[in-house]
Amino acid sequence: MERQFPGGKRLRLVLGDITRIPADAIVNAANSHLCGGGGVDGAIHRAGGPSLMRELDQIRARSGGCPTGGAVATSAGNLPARFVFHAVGPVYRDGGRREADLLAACHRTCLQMAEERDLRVVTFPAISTGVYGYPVAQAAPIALAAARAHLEREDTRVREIVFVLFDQCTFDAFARAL
Ligand code: AR6
Repeated sequence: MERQFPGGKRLRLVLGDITRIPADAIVNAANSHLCGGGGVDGAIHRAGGPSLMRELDQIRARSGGCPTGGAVATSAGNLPARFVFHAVGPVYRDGGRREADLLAACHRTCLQMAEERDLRVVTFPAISTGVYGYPVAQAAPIALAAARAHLEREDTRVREIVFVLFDQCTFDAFARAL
């Protein structure tokens, strides 16, 4: 499923495994300690290999981690990409703790990092909707609005934003929101 934007830019939804889909940058759903974990984070580190964690160790030593709503870049090891952007989404509690702002912020941060590196294709998982408990029906429109706003910018060099959704239920929620 996809939406077209002026200039041939595209927003796409794909059902699948984000570690298998070529991109310039693959976004990871990480945690603020940058210490790895389960879910998509585990899959990305397994597929990418140990160089990702070595780079994160250096970043952690320098800066102590990454705040919620932010992201840090590493190379992509064995993944079919140039970079991994390790984004930190919010833990969902009751919706009254700026979760929506923070979820939008981590998408915007990654897209800005793509611009700074002059990248064309960025893939995102459904950040925060697994272990972090964000209801996917609420997260999907926030993630898509951030992507859409970026693709509508005239000065963007990003050509394609792909949400790679791991299960049918998540895909359907994004499809409805799109
Ligand atoms: N490709 C695409 N999506 C995937 C994949 C995959 N290979 N594997 C899982 N997902 P989660 P969060 C989906 O829990 O909620 C980690 O431990 C998954 O089905 O991975 O942001 C981190 O270290 C769900 O739809 O991320 C953090 O501590 C989506 O990815 C914490 O979990 C996000 O689920 C982050 O939690």
